[in-house]
Amino acid sequence: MSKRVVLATGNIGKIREMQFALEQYGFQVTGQKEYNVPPAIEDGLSFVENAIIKARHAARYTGVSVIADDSGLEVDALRGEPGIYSARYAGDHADDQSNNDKLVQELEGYNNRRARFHCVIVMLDHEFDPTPIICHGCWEGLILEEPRGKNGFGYDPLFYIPELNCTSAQLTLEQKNQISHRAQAMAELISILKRRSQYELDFKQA
Ligand code: ITT
Repeated sequence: MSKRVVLATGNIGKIREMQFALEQYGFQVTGQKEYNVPPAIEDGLSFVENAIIKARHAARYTGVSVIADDSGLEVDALRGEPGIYSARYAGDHADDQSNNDKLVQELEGYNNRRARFHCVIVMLDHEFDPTPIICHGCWEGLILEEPRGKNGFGYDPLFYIPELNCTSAQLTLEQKNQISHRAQAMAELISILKRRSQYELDFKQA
């Protein structure tokens, strides 16, 4: 199994978290920026569709194995919004600050603060790989009325974890990477890759 992999994302926060998870297992990780991959058109209607679109697009431009992540926040009181549109919740030129401001505003007056992060990770060996590995992680929490903490990215400062009595922006990278939606999906991916490489090893030894 090749241990070179390109991360099909332009989001530095995602790169940091995925790199941390993969490098422990000896993967050589590169961002798609180094291959000048232009942005993909994410026109799917689900996290899975968008993750496959991003992975296939990056595989076309890089010619190596790729891992893509499509993720977002599902808020119950907002009937699942911002969902797959989490990155652009406050509009086409949105950033983390404007997205967080909009979320606080939209939830004003709601007692139901329940929400969860979803992360779908897709790995493709090459552009035409017909069997993408698809992994899903989900992380439950509550949305605060004000941000807390400086770590992480995106909606982390508003995402409160009752069991830990803090937001995900108050966790270290190491702590977030033990429990987050992305950490869960990455752990599933790594266990599938380990199983595959074990078969390759058995085959070579037979
Ligand atoms: P790429 O498409 O280049 O990967 P993106 O940020 O546009 O980057 P998505 O379309 O998957 O990626 O949108 C994910 C958004 O969901 C992200 O921008 C955050 O706003 C939010 N999000 C996902 N995971 C998060 C996390 O761990 N912490 C906080 N916010 C997160």
